[in-house]
Amino acid sequence: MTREGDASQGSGGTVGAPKTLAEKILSEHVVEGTLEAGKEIGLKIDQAITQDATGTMACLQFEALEIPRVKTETAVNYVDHNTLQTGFENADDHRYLQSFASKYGMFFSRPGNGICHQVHLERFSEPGKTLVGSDSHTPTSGGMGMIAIGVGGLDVAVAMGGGPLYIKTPQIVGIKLTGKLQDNVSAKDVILEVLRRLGVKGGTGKIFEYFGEGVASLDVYERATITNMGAETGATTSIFPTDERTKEFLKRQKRENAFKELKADEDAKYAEVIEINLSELVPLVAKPSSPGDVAKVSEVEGTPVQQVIFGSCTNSSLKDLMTVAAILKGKKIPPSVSVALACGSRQVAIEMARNGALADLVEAGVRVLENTCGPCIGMGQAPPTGAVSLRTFNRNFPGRSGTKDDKVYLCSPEVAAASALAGKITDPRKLGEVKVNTPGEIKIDDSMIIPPTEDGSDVEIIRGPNIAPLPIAKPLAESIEAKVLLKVGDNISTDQIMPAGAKILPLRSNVPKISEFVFNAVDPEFVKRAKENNGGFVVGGENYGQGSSREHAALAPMYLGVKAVIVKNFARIHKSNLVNFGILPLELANPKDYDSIAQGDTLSLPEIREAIEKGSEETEAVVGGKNIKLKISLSKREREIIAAGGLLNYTRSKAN
Ligand code: MIC
Ligand code: SF4
Repeated sequence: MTREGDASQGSGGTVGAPKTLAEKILSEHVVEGTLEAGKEIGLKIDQAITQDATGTMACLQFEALEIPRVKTETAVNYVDHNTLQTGFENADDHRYLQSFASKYGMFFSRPGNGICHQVHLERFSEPGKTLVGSDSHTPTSGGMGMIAIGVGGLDVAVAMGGGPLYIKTPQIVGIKLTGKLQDNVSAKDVILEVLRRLGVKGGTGKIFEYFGEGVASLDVYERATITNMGAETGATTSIFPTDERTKEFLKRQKRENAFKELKADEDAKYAEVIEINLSELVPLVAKPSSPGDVAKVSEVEGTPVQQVIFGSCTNSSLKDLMTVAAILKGKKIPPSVSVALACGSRQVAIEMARNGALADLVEAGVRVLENTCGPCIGMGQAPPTGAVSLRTFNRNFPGRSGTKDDKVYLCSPEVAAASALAGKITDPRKLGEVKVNTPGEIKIDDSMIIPPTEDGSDVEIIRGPNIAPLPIAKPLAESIEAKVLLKVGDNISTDQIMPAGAKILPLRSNVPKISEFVFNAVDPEFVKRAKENNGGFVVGGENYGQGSSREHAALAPMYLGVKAVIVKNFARIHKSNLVNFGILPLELANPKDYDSIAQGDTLSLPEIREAIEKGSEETEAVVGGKNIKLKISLSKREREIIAAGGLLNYTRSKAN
């Protein structure tokens, strides 16, 4: 079997050539372009998902496209992020989303039914299909052999309208799994190992395809943990083959008909192969405040913890939480630690309640939360000042928990459970064998998923006062001269650009209001400066815009007049969101020029429109009396979108 590096990889379109699994699914869905790494392709999308925090925008955008009905095979509108309801805003949004789903042909997963990725994996994911979602962890369904990609809400709206999803063809990197995990080392440690080796931008422009004999030792839940958190490497997506374990999973979900056996051809070539011997893995943690800052548990063992939380779309499956229950059963949480848990879905919660595991957890002293994202997005459970919080989540960007200067560690359910009991970071291998009894048969109850109406023409959309009209960008000017409003460093996350949390998330449907919080924790004066100067530029370092898919991190700066973002390089989803909202994403041709730009400088981009329209790959900026070169890495289509002032303007002008 030939597996090793072939730099010329991209033969997905060549008839008869052996293919990787990703190439097989991509080539069945390509409707524009050819599969050549780095080149833009248009993909037919089979399934689409939105969630409430990004969904109101996606739905408003769908309405603006004036398409009468959703055209994907399946589309699901989930409510899972914005469920605290401290005022009327979230509840109004939910009502809008429910009426939208009914009118336009989406399933509606009601608040309390679970986290979108977990529910989608259980109830909708299908091997071999394509899925887009307005959430960066959409690749969770890659654990079921799907090409599942996280994008901005506007891209989902277009896909729901039957349009292709445009992406740069990723390189397909193989991750070969050998061996078998030791007791109390789990799937989270596999993806933390990937992050330890590759860091938070090591996956940019890549699809990670898992293969090898180690795959069979992982069930679908475990595979989904790995593909979910692959998002933290910046990868376009991650995928596992399907097999008996997938069939078993689908059978338990009473969806056996969806099963298809899928794997790479024997001689398929990967651009690169990374080998991970599961038997050699040890428990790992990501230290504050980056998912890429990975260390062995042994290096931080003994660190006192004040908070432990189980849940999030990475680790809230029945298997994960039954494992936690088995570890905590009959024990008590010490008074120095606050422990909370959120099940990933109502299905998980029902099973745990029926088999007594939930009672074991409550008896141990666990605070049970509703089946939502909750603390993962700063919706409650902010840790105390200076405290260490250990979470089974996938992100720990600064301040995301809701506490400034927080110290959040990310780890497996096993590490979190052992540490909760000990009050300090603890290696779970010390627990010895943990017997987990996941129920053989599970009850399927989809009563909190409302199917779309056959004909939605009579359904009235209900809008509350929180839903403000969509701001639309202006077409690109001939030239731009403006102030550098802010200069930031490397790895700025969208959580830093457009914070979330219980206070700000309810404003997601109201761009004028939410824009008051842009860069709030980075520089509280930013908004004032942007307004005083009538907009301007943002300058940044590497991997700018990593993390979430929230298009508000582009939409709100656009509303404040940000014209271009000039950085060393971008994270994929954020760059697309900037294009979609008419903000120029420019990269420094020479990264050293980063030092020649200072906050407050006046920067000009003479003849920028011509450069964009002509297809120039470089343009010059004049700043501080110096000329610097900027790369324009945009496809023809993206240039047209920027020139038109964003995707909505572009789509409308095409339709006309
Ligand atoms: C996240 O985990 O950061 C979120 C909240 O799920 C985001 C979406 C959002 O900001 O609404 C994501 O992952 O895309
Ligand atoms: Fe929700 Fe957290 Fe998953 Fe985002 S990462 S979808 S906030 S659980």
